Amino acid sequence: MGGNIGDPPAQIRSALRALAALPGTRLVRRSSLYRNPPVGRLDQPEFVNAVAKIETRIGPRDLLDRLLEIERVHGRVRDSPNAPRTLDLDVLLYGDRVVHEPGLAIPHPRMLERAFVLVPLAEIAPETVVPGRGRVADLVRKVDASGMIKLPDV
Ligand code: PH2
Ligand code: MG
Ligand code: MG
Repeated sequence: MGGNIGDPPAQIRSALRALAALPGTRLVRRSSLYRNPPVGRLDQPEFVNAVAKIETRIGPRDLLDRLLEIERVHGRVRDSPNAPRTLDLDVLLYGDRVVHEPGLAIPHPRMLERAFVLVPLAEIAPETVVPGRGRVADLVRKVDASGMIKLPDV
């Protein structure tokens, strides 16, 4: 989960409630919120990122559609690919499944390079295995986590 315009912490907390309210879905755990610099396109505001673990009966494709709907409700506008956003919700992992379909790749193809994914993920799921890549606790040691600032919980 991430966002860098509007009130990202409020948008992420609201999105967590929306996730928990999906049919057949339970919010199992969520990480702290982390303020951190933009990765990729640098001329944009810093981000707030977090990771949530859910248990759900919704399959990966339908889940993605639900996430996009939650993004829209939170004011997400899709103009250019790396534009600042109110809310971005990506599927990182879906159990031990590997999915390669148009518009949906699981594990998320860029997650292993990204401290803003691995640091919050390691907070809530260090023993989780990324299919073919190993334990999150080992993977997080390979990224530079120096820009990740944990926000106080409220
Ligand atoms: N998302 C991106 C590109 N860059 N940088 C940070 N810090 N956090 C993000 O969530 C993020 C990003 C594309 O989705
Ligand atoms: Mg993203
Ligand atoms: Mg996205």
